[in-house]
Amino acid sequence: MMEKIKNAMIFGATGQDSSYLSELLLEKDYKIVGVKRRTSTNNTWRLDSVIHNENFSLVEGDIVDPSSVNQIISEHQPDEIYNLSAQSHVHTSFNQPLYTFQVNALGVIHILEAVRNYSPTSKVYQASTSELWGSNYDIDPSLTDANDHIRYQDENTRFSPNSPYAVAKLAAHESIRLYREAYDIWACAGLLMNHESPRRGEEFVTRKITQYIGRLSYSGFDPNFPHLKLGNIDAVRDWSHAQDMVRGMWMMLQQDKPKDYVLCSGTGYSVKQFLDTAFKHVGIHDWSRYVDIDPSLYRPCEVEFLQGRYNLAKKELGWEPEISFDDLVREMVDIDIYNVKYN
Ligand code: NAP
Ligand code: F7E
Repeated sequence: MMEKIKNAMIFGATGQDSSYLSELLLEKDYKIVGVKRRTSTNNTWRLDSVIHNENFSLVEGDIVDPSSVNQIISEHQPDEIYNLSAQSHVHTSFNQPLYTFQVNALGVIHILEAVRNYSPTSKVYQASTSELWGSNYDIDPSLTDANDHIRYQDENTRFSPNSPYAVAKLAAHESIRLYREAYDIWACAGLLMNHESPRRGEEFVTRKITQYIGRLSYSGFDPNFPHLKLGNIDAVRDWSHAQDMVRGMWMMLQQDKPKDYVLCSGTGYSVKQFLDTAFKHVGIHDWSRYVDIDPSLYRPCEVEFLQGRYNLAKKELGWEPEISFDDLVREMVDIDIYNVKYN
């Protein structure tokens, strides 16, 4: 028997993750409706590889506007809804806490209400985040201090959000659980650690570094090239490739019963280690002569250490990351060098 073609709806269509997810779903013969908010300038550059596909379409909608969310969901009756939209920058959330809450918390409830009232069979994926743990981690008693993996976060680690971004995402995360339990909505959340790619927003630390290296390389490594300004470079993040993560999101939605999973690489690296790897790739072993610390880039509250465990996703979904940290960094540097030369 022919399998039914699935319809997916992606909120946050113009973002990093949405672009990779769209590619994946089109390969799997989905029809996709991407929801983008109205902007005065074109911002669909990440969608170049999918935007002309006959199975991909864009509609306008803003998740802070419940009427548009209701209308779009009730009209399309998607089999799967991926909510990837967010005010996703943690530092910005300290300056715009109310706006961040409107998008990252209330926006999610608008989607859940639309599903409950107009499309109750849709499955919902919510983009939760490792920021929910704040400064919390668990200790593995079977390991010693000398072992780098003694500290970790997983599905059982207690949440303790450290930013307006994380507080809003926690409200959304709990709403997903509540709608699942109270209204029997099929809704799950992926607790995703940091994930990056050449399509990452320019204001995140990884892309800021690789774009800088692109420009520096174009200058012929000019010793007078303006320095790169960074904040807390001791912070540790568990970085993966966005392509690996979107595969995990899709796998979560193929389950019969909704459940939340952690996706990550399993290894934390400091921003300094990211700098080491990225600069070494262009032959520079001492990046400190190009980097200045700018205290204004420090956050009022920092998440110092993130290192996840994806045992549950591996066991129940069969998910594992495929792209290594080194390959991720090299790809980002190479593409940013190419971008400066040819774009
Ligand atoms: P991103 O590149 O910043 O994309 C966010 C998307 O949300 C953009 O398309 C943005 O549109 C859209 N958006 C913002 N406000 C909106 C609104 N009011 N209505 C409709 N759309 C709106 O983020 P990402 O890196 O792909 O991440 C995807 C999701 O995963 C986000 O929810 C993020 O918080 C979460 N997350 C990300 C990571 C990570 O490391 N990347 C880790 C954990 C969780 P514009 O293009 O118009 O701004
Ligand atoms: O910062 C430090 C900064 O902004 C990483 C989002 O996708 O992942 C992301 O949030 C670390 C922090 O990502 C600069 O203080 C130093 O410790 O790249 P980031 P993030 O805050 O971890 C989570 C999982 C999400 O959910 C979010 O949506 O790097 N850092 N110097 C800097 N960070 C930035 N942005 N800029 C600097 O100059």
